[in-house]
Amino acid sequence: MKIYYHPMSTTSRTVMLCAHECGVQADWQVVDLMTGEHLKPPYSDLNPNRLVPMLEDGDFRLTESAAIVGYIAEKARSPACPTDLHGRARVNEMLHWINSNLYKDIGYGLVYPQLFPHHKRPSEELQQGTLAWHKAKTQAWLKLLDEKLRGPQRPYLCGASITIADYFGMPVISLGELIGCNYAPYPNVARWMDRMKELKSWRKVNEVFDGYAASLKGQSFATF
Ligand SMILES: N[C@@H](CCC(=O)N[C@@H](CS)C(=O)NCC(=O)O)C(=O)O
Repeated sequence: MKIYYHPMSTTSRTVMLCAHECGVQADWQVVDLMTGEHLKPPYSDLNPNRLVPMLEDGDFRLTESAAIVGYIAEKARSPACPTDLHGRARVNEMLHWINSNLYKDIGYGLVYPQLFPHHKRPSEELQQGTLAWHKAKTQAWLKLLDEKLRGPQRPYLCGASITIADYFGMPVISLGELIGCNYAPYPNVARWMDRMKELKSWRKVNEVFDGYAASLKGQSFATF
């Protein structure tokens, strides 16, 4: 199995975390987003989305990190991907929730426009309006998540056991660390984050991300 990725990419960190925690060996191929390697052949011929990550297993190719973590965990027969109908449906529900609600707001609406020039809005008014809107939405999602994680029966996003939804969600939520977000008002989320950071592969998977976060310390951002 070959995985095309970039170590700074949120969706790649998801796939890295899942593969390492499921004990899956892969041939890891960096696609250099910084030099635009993903935008031109040969990569763009393999993945016309021109995004990472992408998985290749023989002649089977798969994009979309939420689908990739499912494939990896199912292939490894990992308990992180429940096989019962309702268990799998709950995991799917959470994957979609993170992708279409939380990631949209914290990633594309709050963090990326402040860090990446091609995500910055074309005027200061638009930029500030965007950040204020998505900050409020992010806080509302985190409040909901905090309630979901309340109590000893809910150490993980889908209940008592870790699933691919946790592997998917943690790199997304940790994006806030780049702009100095304070998770203390969401104590159950903060505890879950601490728990996820204890995973054996967390530090290695996030080496580059942590270095980037450290390099941003002291800068001023719209944050919470
Ligand atoms: N929905 C896709 C999103 C993939 C994605 O946005 N990848 C980013 C890195 S996190 C990327 O390749 N960006 C390159 C670009 O925007 O040019 C997934 O979940 O895999």
